[in-house]
Amino acid sequence: MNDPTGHFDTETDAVYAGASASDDPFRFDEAVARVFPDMIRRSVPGYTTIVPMIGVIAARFARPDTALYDLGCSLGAVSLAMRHSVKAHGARIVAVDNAASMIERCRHYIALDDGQLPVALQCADIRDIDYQPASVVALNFTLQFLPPGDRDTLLERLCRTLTPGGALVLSEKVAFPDAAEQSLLEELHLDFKRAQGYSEMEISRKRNALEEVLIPESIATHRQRLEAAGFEQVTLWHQSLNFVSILAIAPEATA
Ligand code: GEK
Repeated sequence: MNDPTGHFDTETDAVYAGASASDDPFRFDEAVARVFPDMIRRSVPGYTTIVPMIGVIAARFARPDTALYDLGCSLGAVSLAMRHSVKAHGARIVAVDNAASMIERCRHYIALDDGQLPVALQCADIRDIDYQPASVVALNFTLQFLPPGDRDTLLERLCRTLTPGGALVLSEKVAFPDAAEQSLLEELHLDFKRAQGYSEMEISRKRNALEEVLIPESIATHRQRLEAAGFEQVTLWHQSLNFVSILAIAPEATA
């Protein structure tokens, strides 16, 4: 089966299906990288809309001779979406992931792709790299894997990295302060996974594995952090159950 951007041939995710499936915390290892496009499409409602829309958003905000960052790029779905929509002269994509198995496969997909924009791959922690001036930064379901204590510093750095009026797209699984809303949207997410063919055993094993690895926060917390980091316009542009995407715009230069 193909992914929404049509770039990946996808093996079916059965990581938590077999009797021998591990009870260890979730890791982005070779087994996950192999099935990743199928896994994320069947686990994250809205993913197949969000990825091509990041291409659309990037096309509007990309500026000539700047970097476009895809942070926590996995197999490069966002990089490929940006590569096929951005026309800004001299723009270049920098795709970063700290999982070697992801970067290796990402390299393969980028090589197969015929887009014109250069794509540089970095196997590194997004907290440690030196950022070049950028007009677009995508954190598509990546910030949620950082310890909450590290999130403020990263977003402050990213706001400083962005050129005036540059855009950050932040997609996250979120939690709701209202218990009834939280439980309704969480239950509907489980229904979504059932409808995608995951068994009760797979759903509960994956849930346990992600506990303490993926830490969702509320929309209000994300909004406050983005504003405190210096972003000026913070807009929720997509929500599908408990998965959202926010567009945050860096301030224009002052005269
Ligand atoms: C997509 N954006 O397809 N530094 C670098 N990479 C990291 C770090 C870190 N500190 N922590 C996690 N990652 C992609 C999907 S997946 C989301 C992103 C998911 C990487 C991790 O290795 C993985 O590849 C990615 O962030 C998160 O649009 O699996 O739910």
